[in-house]
Amino acid sequence: MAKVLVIGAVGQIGTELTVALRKKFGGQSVIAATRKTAFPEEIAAGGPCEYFDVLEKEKMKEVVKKHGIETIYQLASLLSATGEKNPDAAFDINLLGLKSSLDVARECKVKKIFWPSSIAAFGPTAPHEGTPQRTVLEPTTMYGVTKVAGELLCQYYFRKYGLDIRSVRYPGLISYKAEPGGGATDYSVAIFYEAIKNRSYRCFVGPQTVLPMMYMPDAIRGTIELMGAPSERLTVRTSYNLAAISFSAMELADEVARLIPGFTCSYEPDSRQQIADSWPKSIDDSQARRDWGWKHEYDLRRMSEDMVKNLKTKLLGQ
Ligand code: VAH
Repeated sequence: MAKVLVIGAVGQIGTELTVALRKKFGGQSVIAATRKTAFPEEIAAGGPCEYFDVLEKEKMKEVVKKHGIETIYQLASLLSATGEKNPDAAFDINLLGLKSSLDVARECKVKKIFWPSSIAAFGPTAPHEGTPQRTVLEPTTMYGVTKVAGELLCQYYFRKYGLDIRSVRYPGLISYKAEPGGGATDYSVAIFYEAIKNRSYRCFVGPQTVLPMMYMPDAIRGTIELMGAPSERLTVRTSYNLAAISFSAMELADEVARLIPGFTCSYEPDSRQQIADSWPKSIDDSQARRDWGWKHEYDLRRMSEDMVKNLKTKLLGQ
């Protein structure tokens, strides 16, 4: 059975991706790896777990050989807001960590690698509406710089060494299982938690801030579908634009208020507003839809209803 390694398996994406991959391939076929954070019970009990730092290349190589890994999902990353507080760490983990995993994959003849880019690869000089697959990439965050450089590194390793690396530029991801950590889009998750716990939320971006977003079930399904697509269908080896829904912070607050009567939202923009303002409002993902049949399934209404239902169970036991 093809063995899969998920690096960064305790993060917002990694937690759900590990569970989904274990459902698809069997618990023992998917190895979860993280640097030091304890694994959630569902991950620890669901299959093999390993601890290593993505910068520890020899330790990574040992794990890949020990388990006979054929596919790596390399998700270890510092997100945008955290990256601005510690740009050196963001550079090391996001970019040197990627290179470390690409070199291990090449040396150990790993068949496929997935690596997440982000709409943060775009900056204020890219078109803000319907941002195309190929356009100016001048991000103003270290996170975005590591995503642009990482995309080019992936394309280089594909062209020079034939490594089958696949990537998507995720929008802001919304989920109820693992909370995001340190992203400028975290308000889109926190608003649900605070609405259920306190019926109020102080949003750190302004009401008119519009960003591309996606519900985690769509992101996980799209990721697995990309990895299962025939290689000859893929025309992008930097990273595919991936989109679902774009909405303003106020539109999201109105949707939450529809589901949580009495909910109020105030707006106090902080340093994360500048990061959000540098990103696109909407993304053209027609290349992904053409090449490998991508389509999203959750709109704002369906996502919000599912978030509230599951968070009421998680937070209130309802
Ligand atoms: C962040 N959630 O906010 C991430 C994402 C498009 C944003 O990459 O940094």
